[in-house]
Amino acid sequence: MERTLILIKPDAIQRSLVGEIINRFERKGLKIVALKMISLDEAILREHYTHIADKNFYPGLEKWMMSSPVIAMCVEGYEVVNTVRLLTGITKARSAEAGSIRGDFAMSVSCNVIHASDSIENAIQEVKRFFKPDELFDYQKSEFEHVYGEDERT
Ligand code: IDP
Ligand code: MG
Repeated sequence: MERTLILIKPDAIQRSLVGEIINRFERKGLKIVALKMISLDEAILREHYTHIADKNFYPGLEKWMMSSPVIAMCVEGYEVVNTVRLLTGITKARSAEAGSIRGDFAMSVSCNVIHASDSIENAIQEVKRFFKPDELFDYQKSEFEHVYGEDERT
């Protein structure tokens, strides 16, 4: 079973899309194992966005990501890293597939509503970066046996 990190970004907070976005993940059948509102600082953003920290747009992105709190959540499911990327849509939101979160709710490359981990390895690191072990909940969810077939459940 995989876990992945989602951040609901400042544009979604300002545009009152939080419930709508969480709803998408819930309806898909993903299990929420952690959820909190937090303010990000330069240090965590630089770590989180190392791969783009040298880009000319980075200072603006950093400032914007600190312009309001964000919602951090961790969801669990089989192959959930890939599933959440599919539900998210591509970075440039105005070209993102209709039906995806970015495709349905955003028009920007930077203000693209959510972050989602892009690989299993990054998901493990990112969940650790944003959540302490006691903020991640192990619990039984009764819908499990209706979300997955018997042959998939372990
Ligand atoms: P991703 O969020 O789709 O994985 P990344 O390439 O990892 O995309 O970039 C991280 C975030 O940086 C994007 O979601 C977006 O907010 C911002 N970003 C990426 N490319 C650009 C750009 O060309 N201009 C402005 N912001 C960008
Ligand atoms: Mg990325």
